[in-house]
Amino acid sequence: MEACRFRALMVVCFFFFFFPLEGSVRRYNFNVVMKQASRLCSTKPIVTVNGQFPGPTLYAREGDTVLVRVVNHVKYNISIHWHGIRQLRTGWADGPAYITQCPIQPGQNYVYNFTITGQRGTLFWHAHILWLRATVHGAIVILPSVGVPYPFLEPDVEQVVILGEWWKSDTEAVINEALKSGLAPNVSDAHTINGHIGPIPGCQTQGGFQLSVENGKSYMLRIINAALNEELFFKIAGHLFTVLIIQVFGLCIAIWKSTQVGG
Ligand SMILES: [Cu+2]
Repeated sequence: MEACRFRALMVVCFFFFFFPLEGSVRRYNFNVVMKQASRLCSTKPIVTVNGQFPGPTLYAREGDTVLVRVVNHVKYNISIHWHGIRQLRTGWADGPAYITQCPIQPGQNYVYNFTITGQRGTLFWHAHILWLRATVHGAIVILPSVGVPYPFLEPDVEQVVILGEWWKSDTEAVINEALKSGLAPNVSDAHTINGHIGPIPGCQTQGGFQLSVENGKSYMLRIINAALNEELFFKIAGHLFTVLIIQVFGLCIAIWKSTQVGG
């Protein structure tokens, strides 16, 4: 009996030594809810995930399986697209409504289940129906597998920077109007950095996004353009910065180790 148990233990050890577990499981709850938000001296209800604008950052390591339970508490149908994630044999988890799935109806929920394979870096998730992605979006940060270093000098601090747009009016009304008239939709009233538009004289706003920095430390910005219809340009006044990696649709298209831009 003892010998048998010992042999079984040997087999288990052998299995885990040669076939280590690929990744862990990351679970997230996305409650899609309305939230009153004030920008540009006015307040309007917006659709959010967990009441946040931008929504929560999804963290995972390469090789991890991600389970996101999306519960729809708003009046709109919803679906979430994991922008740039390669859905290998999980096409139904990709997210575009009416293309890879039926949207999640009000009061219903759906669990997205996918594994991140051969990808790392910064991607983002957003609503993929109507114009809900204007406020329903957030970052996906994919770290290398445990023990695998970055292909560049480890930064002291990491910060997600999401560039977005803000309309004073209801964004669903903006797109509906454009569809009705056949003209281009109205351009946004402001741009946002992590949901902030910056200080406006005479407005009670929460000001701009601020990142306190210390001299001599290195900061890695994970910059995402979550604007609906615009290319955006990013620079830091009075500073140079080094572009490490550019990713488009989850593909790393360039790595520069020494190019400095801005100023
Ligand atoms: Cu997308």
